Amino acid sequence: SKQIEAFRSFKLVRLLNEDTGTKFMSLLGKIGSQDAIIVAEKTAFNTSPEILAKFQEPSNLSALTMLGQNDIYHWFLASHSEPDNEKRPEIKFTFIYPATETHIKKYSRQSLRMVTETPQLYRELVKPYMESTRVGGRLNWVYNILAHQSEAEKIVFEDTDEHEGFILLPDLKWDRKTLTSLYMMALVHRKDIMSLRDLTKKDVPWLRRVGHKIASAVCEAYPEFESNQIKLYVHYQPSYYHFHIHAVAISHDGGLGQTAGKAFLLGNVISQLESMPNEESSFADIELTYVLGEDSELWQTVFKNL
Ligand code: M7G
Repeated sequence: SKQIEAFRSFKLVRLLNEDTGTKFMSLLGKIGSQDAIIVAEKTAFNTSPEILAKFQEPSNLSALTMLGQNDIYHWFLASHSEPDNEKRPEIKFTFIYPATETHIKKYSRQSLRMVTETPQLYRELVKPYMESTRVGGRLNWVYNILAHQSEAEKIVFEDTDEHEGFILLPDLKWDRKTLTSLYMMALVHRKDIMSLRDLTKKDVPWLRRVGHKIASAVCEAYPEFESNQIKLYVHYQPSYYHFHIHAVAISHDGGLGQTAGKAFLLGNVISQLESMPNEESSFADIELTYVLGEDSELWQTVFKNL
């Protein structure tokens, strides 16, 4: 038809916008002498049984390039034709093997709930739960990074100090190419902080220094960024109870992990600590409201029956 012909004669002028989270872009072009806009979106995965069946025959999988590997976690870029793999990957796979029941729950569709965790609930039920998850190898990947046994070549910055130090490296969520979706994480060397609940007012100067160092290390490694174009936050609840800070391009729409109820901006965490009455005061003393999935162990064992 005429419309399709017009569409095909679109001459690109420039990219107007793109979004790495929703996988969309808008383009300005000309058709003859007139302006035209194309909005392109990647369509949803075809999850019909025939397509999913391809995953039963590994030989049918497209060409794979390993991006990273750590403990039971592996991440690949994939495309349908080998030569394009480096230049134009079509899919990023995260591969968890062997996966635990916790992984299966984390990645399953589920309803969400708002919960309010009082200091008492934290002390009596949540903290013991957190402690129980730190055994059994769930933090192996973290300790591998801290000991330079995995992903050492990807470290962007390290402060080796035992108490103050941390390692900054790309998060496995990032393809390490698309700058607009830059996604890094900083793992602290100290092992005594399970989550933001363990931060005290005494930690404020340290947290400020860490925040500044992360921002300047990201900007040095990726000069396209200025420090106020990077968002620093911590998760509550995190999936892994070893203190870490996320450093993400503000242009990236990272979904649930970046929304209220999960992401706590580092700057606000610091100022909240600063306004606490004495040096020993901590995030363990205040009420925290956040989002939990109904399949999570915390919802099932603590909050569901309150
Ligand atoms: P979280 O807040 O504990 O969990 O963050 P969640 O955001 O997954 O709920 C842990 C972060 O570590 C996430 O952003 C993960 O993508 C990232 N991550 C997890 N693993 C197992 C690895 C890994 O092996 N290597 C790297 N580089 N990042 C990881």
